[in-house]
Amino acid sequence: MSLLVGIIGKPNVGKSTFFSALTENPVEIADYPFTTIESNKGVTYIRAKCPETDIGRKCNPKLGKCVSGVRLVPVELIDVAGLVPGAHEGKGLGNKFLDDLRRADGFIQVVDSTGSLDHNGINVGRGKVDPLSDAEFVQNEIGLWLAGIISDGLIRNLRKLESEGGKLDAVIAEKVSGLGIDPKEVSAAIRNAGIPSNLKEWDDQVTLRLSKEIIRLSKPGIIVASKADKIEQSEAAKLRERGALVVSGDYELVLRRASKAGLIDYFPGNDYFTIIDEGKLNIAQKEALKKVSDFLKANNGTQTQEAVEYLVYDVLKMIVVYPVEDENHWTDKNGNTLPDAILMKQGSTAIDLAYKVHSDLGEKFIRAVNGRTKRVLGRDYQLQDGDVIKIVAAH
Ligand SMILES: Nc1nc2c(ncn2[C@@H]2O[C@H](COP(=O)(O)OP(=O)(O)OP(=O)(O)O)[C@@H](O)[C@H]2O)c(=O)[nH]1
Ligand SMILES: [Mg+2]
Repeated sequence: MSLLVGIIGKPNVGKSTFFSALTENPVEIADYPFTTIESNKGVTYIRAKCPETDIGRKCNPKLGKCVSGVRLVPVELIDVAGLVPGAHEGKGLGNKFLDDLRRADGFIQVVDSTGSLDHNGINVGRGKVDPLSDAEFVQNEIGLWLAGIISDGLIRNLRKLESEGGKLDAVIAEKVSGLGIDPKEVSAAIRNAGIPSNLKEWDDQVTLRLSKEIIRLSKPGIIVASKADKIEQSEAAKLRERGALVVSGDYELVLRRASKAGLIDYFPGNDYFTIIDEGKLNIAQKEALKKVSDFLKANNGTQTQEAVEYLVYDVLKMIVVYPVEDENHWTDKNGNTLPDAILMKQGSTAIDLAYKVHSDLGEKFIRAVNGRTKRVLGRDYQLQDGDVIKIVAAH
């Protein structure tokens, strides 16, 4: 199972445009709220330094590809309907669609950098709204969604808990187990949120506080201010100061489409592209590409690719490791060089990697071998970014 990132936000901010640019999936995009009703799912690729440059042989990725030593590692994205205040009470499209995000490892909240949309995604005029003002209610609705899951039958569970003297942590961990949340993070959230041990003091506010803390610890997120092609540099700088990443999903979409159509050469994340054949472009296309090119120079690219990479590497703290079956040639049993690039959480160990590759490898783990140093590694060896690892297991 690869990493899953949920794209959330109020309606009309540019979630589907951002999603479509990154996954190259054609989806519905329009300038009114609630264009997306059913969730869109797709795969994007983040950049990693491929060890092929160390072994001096071209790799053969099973998924994604590798261009001049830049390995593209798959990450799943899911784009959902817009959230409005009161969604937990059924406003807008409600919040049932958030169940599609159960397995998400982290969130990207898209906001409208132009500050033109009210909380329901209706255009009320440029600059009328603080672009970051929806961050709080969206996070609240996500918290309320999780609180709804936790509350289901909670009082009954808690009474039972009181009479049997069991552990609160275990009750809550069980409730959120379908969301891929680590029980350790549940325990930490219970401690951080100051949850009362006495059942009489437990109310909806307590559940909400706990839910928000669980989300903060186990499904962290970033804020991406899109439509940056419509704002001034000074406005962008202010948004950055306030912690948002400023991007243009629309320009990234233009570049991906032009690249797919064979009009330009563009590598996602770069701040430049080259036109393949000027003669193939009409005047409007030339003008559009000129505008995009100027934007790329001024903003160091569209920052769309960087946004996902920032979430995965810096916030979710993932590293990339390369399991192989032959530690000398870095191949699998069919002779493919560095076939897999796997995202693992920083601090993961050799045994975690074994289980990730195959539960059988985990259960029958004997040792691991570092492909670079050929050193034997025990189950508790802490993986490093870029490691090439062979797992040895019993037959
Ligand atoms: N100029 C510009 N327009 C954008 C950008 N991103 C989105 N838009 C426009 O904003 C409008 C809404 O975009 P969508 O991607 O459909 O927004 P959404 O958040 O998915 O909307 P809902 O599905 O309705 O919640 C469309 O007209 C897009 O073309 C951008 O980066 N720049
Ligand atoms: Mg949409």
